[in-house]
Amino acid sequence: MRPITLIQFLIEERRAGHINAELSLLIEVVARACKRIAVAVNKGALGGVLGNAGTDNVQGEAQKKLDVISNEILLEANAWGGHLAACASEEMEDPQPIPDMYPKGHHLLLFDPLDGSSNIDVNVSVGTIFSVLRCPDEVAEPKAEHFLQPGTTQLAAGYVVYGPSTVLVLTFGHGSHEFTLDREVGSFVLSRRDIRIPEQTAEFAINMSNQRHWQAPMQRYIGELLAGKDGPRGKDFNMRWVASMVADVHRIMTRGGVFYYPLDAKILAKGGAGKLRLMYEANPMAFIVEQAGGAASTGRERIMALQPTALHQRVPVFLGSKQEVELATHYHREADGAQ
Ligand code: P6P
Repeated sequence: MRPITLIQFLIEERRAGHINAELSLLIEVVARACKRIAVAVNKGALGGVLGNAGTDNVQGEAQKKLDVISNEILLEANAWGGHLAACASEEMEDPQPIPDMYPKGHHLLLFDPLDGSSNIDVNVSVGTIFSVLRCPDEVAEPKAEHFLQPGTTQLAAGYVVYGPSTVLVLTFGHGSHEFTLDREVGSFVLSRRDIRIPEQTAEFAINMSNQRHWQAPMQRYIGELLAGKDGPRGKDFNMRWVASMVADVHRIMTRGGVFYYPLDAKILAKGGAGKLRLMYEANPMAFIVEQAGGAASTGRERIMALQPTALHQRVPVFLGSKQEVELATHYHREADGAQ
């Protein structure tokens, strides 16, 4: 059977009334930009793109050269297309308006251009995460507050993992679907339609080095997983931690599992609310995971129901196989005395 390319899939989605022409164009442009990012990432040491850029991003984190390159690729690709009103990125303090010489569209694009970039220099998978919102009508120059929409209003969300193969996972709210890059042709080809995450799992992902900082419900929950078949869960669990959210989430989208980045005493001591960013990490990943039958919470409430208060705000992230996420969330809500 002839492979279904991303372009054909987008046409199908338009015919089904799931997306409009402008959103279809936007996704094509983002996918094309991610192919260019893949080329830059795959050059590695030969491309002079490894190492630090010598600058810090808005989060105060040292930027990798590829962080800056990836951000520029996404901004440049989306400037002239006519489908965007503005972009927002992990790498930029404020939203980036579309230059006046280009036509504006009705969408807002948010992205982490290269998530997990600390892994680049050690040749471990990294990725791009993006989220698409509708620009409020009559807003000619979108400001940060126009991006502050709950995750449930997302029109699209996706990630691209730059690993042994380059894989795009995408949702418009009608299932989550996987496309693998055919490098010889240069097209993303549908490799899995309507992904389903198993409700149960025996694999968890968390940075165990933070264990002493966790709140009591997390200590209890992870303690039960570590106790294995001798403990209350009655089965052994395996652990993975790539320290690249896109790679960890893609494993969950492929074989199930759960990913946790909980609130902890270290984060609270700095006045923080979490490690991962709501608008361009947690919300898009939550949309993709929920559309595959998984769950995504902060440990206390559904991520996609949160009303954002700041463009770069951070939240705790519990996501993946539904039954595990619900149990971990239950432990936290029970400890809080919530109903
Ligand atoms: P830690 C990468 O910096 C990132 O934002 C996510 O991709 C990843 O899951 C997490 O942080 C890793 O955090 O504390 O283990 O380095």
